[in-house]
Amino acid sequence: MITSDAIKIFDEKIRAANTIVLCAHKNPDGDALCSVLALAHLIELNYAKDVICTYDGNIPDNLDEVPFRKKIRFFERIEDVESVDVAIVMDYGIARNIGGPDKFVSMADFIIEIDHHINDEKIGALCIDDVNAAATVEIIYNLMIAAGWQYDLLVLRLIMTGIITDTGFFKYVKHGDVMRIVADMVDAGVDMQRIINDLANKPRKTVVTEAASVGAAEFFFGNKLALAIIDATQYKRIDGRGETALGLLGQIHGLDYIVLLKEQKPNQIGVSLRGRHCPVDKIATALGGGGHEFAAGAVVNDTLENVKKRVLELFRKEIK
Ligand SMILES: [Mn+2]
Repeated sequence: MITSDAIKIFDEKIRAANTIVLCAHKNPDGDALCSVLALAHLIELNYAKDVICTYDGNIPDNLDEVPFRKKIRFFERIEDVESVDVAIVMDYGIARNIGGPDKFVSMADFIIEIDHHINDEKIGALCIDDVNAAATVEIIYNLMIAAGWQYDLLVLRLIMTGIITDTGFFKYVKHGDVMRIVADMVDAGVDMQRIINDLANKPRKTVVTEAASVGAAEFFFGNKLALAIIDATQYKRIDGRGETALGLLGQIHGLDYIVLLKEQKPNQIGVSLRGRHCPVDKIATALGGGGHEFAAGAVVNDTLENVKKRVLELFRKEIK
């Protein structure tokens, strides 16, 4: 539910602002990237203002074809920003997920957050949050409609891309609301086939590397849990979260849990957890991360070996 008060504050702050910065979580996924680009385009259309879109980490190659992809810039490439009037932080979860763009956020006179993650330590002076939304782009769609903003097919394409990626191609949908939005967007002319085809756009090295990590996966607890590793050398060849590896492992009959450990740097391990019928969010939280019930993750600063031990220990308690 987006209140008229929230829309009023949003409107006043954007109208009065000269420098507006938009960002989401580090290593943006489809929802994070498309939230930033959709809202940026909506602000341009409705307020005739240019905004700064920035990110930290890597953007997966399968998002190359999203509209306005080139508008978002790596935070270190953005210079000459001395003050920020409004920062809009989207799809971020917890503050430390923002990464480099935090320097612009902490400079801002006013922070707006738009998010669907559960978060007790909100950073926004204005929070347009909805933990029931399937994706942050769903909140942006609702905001756009509630505010009566003008929009175009490019905005809808971005919103559809965010919904498709964050719901795992509709697998994680819990509320019909998002499907009604999808239906309206299809009626408005959004080409589903094009969006889904564009998302299948990975470099060969990525698919080959992720398939190799699946080939070397280990199985634990009576084949209930699969654990695959992407080491530092392989990490350079993969794409974002390792969705191909997670997707392949997710097709194995009888598995309850999937763990993917990615050695992003020495002593910095990205942990992706997936559960089939079995929740994994509490384990992600125990590792200092978070996410959704059946798809969660963390970044742990320790060696690959130690993180593997720790993750298996947490699952051992969960499974027993
Ligand atoms: Mn999201």
